[in-house]
Amino acid sequence: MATNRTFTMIKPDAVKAGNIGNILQMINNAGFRIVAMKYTKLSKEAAGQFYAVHKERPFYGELCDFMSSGPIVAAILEKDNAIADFRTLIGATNPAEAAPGTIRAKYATSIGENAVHGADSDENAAIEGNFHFAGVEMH
Ligand code: DAT
Ligand code: MG
Repeated sequence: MATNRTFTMIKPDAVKAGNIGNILQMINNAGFRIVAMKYTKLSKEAAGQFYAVHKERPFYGELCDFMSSGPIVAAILEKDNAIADFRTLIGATNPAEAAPGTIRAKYATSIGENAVHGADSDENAAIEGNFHFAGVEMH
């Protein structure tokens, strides 16, 4: 079933590099509508909760340190086929493998510091969106 909402974060590396505007423009040009958005910073504990699914992975500690190292932008996006189309727009996890023209090909610097997050399923988009926007009205 095609989904119409996904969840994203512009990660600390991309915020620090001044790429919020460029990335939002790519998101907009790809036909996504922003239904909720905020500029915020995760504590290390919150980053650990958000990425709890990766708890057993060897890079978990590094990931939580990085994701709490500076401000991020969190957003819920709407479009037909949102989950799959957004994964296509961001490109592969490792920027060396990301297709040309994708957000990660343009703005990620490494597999760990890869500029953006994109939810991988309807279920996770709902969990992740709720993590950041519980009780917030969507527009
Ligand atoms: P994605 O963000 O493409 O969904 P993922 O869910 O497998 O990728 O991993 C979540 C994040 O963890 C990823 O965006 C960056 C980090 N990560 C993944 N694999 C890594 C690795 N081999 N070394 C360091 N960080 C990694
Ligand atoms: Mg993932």
